[in-house]
Amino acid sequence: MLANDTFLRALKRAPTDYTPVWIMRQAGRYLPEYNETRARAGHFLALMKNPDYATEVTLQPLARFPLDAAILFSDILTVPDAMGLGLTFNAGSGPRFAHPVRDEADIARLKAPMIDPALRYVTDAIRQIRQALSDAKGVQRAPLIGFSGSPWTLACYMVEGGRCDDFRWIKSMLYARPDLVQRILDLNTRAVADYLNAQIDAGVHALMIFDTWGGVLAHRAFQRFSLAPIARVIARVRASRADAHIPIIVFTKGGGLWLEALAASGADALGVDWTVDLTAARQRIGKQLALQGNLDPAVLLAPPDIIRTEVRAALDAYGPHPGHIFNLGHGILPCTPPHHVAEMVEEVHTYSRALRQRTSESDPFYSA
Ligand code: 1CP
Repeated sequence: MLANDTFLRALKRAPTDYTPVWIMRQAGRYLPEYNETRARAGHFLALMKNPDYATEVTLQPLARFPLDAAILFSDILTVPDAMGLGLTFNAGSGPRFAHPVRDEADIARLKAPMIDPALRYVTDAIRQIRQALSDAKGVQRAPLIGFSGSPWTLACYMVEGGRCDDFRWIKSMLYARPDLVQRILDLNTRAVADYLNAQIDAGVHALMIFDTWGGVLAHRAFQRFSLAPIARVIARVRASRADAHIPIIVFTKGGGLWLEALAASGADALGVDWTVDLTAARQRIGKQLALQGNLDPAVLLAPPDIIRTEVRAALDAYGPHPGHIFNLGHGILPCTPPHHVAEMVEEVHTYSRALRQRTSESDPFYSA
């Protein structure tokens, strides 16, 4: 039972009283309370791997803002970490893998992780967050989103060994030895599907696949190395958890050119970045899918009246139709003032309510 199911209704493209909103990286460095908890934990990995801390920081943004969903506090790199690649985080330089996957011998050693026990800290955190979100009668305040990286995005980190600008290792492997990249992707597809299934079993209400690096691929390469494995992950989850009907959001950063292809992946909703026009995107993907997005995160650095104008423009672009989930086009910037987030959330809720009231349900535009 959920006190607020607006987000889940929007994912099903059912009518809602207002447009639901949550924020990518909503529990993160722009919040002083997050930085405080991270300092207590010692470092990012200690924070993420401890279900008590993970629960605490997952709830922090919901205590501040009336957000319509919580997202599990974790990271996409949990999966390659569980494969034994030796993940560390250095302040400033981001994630590093001690054992990147660079050749055939490295690939031969790779194994899909046993979710239990390797990733039990994630499923434990999900169960604990669900408890913390519910009142004495078991009514949940808001739905909980689980997530994974896409097989391709995980492969980028596994082969490059960390953050990178030019993707030189994985792209040279992709063109010279596509069979090797395909082997990594096949393994990741299995691992990601198992991981998402375990998150469903632990109690998430929706799932998101972050394809952060799909947009760096050439057109043909995108279809084969990013999109096809995502579609296989979704098919596996659907086949093994058919009764659960857990909605899946696919977000390919820089994927605006490929919306029709992404819409055929089996996803229930597509996340879009700020390069996309929501009016055109809605028309292109048709009536079967919801859309999530897409304010430029940098808008939140502008004064509040500008933030409100930009929020209204995004809501107007989608229009009063069912199936919009408001979000940023990518993760919130660490330098964002928290009170600017409050302005954004408030404007999404009030303006989207007014937008629906102005548009009669009998208006053919509404049901188009
Ligand atoms: O210093 C810190 O406190 C760590 C910053 C941080 C945070 C807050 C990292 C390190 N991960 C996270 C949490 C996180 N990561 C979430 C939590 C849920 C939420 O609130 O949204 C999620 C969904 C992620 C997913 C993630 N991690 C992605 C995909 C989404 C995206 O932003 O594109 C990626 C690419 C990562 C890798 C990663 N983890 C952390 C950093 C700094 C990075 C990026 C490294 C790079 O630049 O390549």
